[in-house]
Amino acid sequence: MKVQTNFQEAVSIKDAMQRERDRDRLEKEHLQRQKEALVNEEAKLQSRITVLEKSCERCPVGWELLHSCYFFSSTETGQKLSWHRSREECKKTGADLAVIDSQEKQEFISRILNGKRTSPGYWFTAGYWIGLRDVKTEGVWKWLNGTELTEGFWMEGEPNDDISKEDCAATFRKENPLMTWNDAPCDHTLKWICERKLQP
Ligand code: MAN
Ligand code: CA
Repeated sequence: MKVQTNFQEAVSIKDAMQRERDRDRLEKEHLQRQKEALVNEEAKLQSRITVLEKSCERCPVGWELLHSCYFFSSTETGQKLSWHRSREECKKTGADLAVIDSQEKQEFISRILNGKRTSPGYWFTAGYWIGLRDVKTEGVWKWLNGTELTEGFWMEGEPNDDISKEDCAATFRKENPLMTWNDAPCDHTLKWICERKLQP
């Protein structure tokens, strides 16, 4: 009889231990998954920190980083200036009007403009001056750094040198990020985009 009882006791202890082990196993799997998720999260946050540190260190507050620092003149004040006056504003901050000489830069700038509100009024009053002109020779567009334009991101039908008076280029908020430029008279007043080189 004693032996029987001992045996049953042993069996139920074993069952209890078995259940405990199953619970532990589940708990362990759960913790394992949690750990993986946290490790993942940590990696994401770390890379975010790296990006933020880079941009804080290297661009002034309110400027956007893509190889250089870019500044978009204020939509709040709505201040608009001629191409030359806009350029002067950029120069005051050690910058110049933006040179958008790659698809990467064009897409970057379009993305930022698309995040801004559309201003009221005629579309051609809502642009941002960039560092591109064809003043010396009509039809030969040059960036402020002296290089000739190779890849242009003009709107349909532009540049059209309307009434033979349009020698300065501006970019606009448009749906197609690769067709956003218009040539306009340099004394039109628009907003502007400055670009400042990174300190090496
Ligand atoms: C029209 C078009 C444009 C031109 C502007 C100038 O919208 O001809 O190409 O730049 O007028 O105001
Ligand atoms: Ca035009």
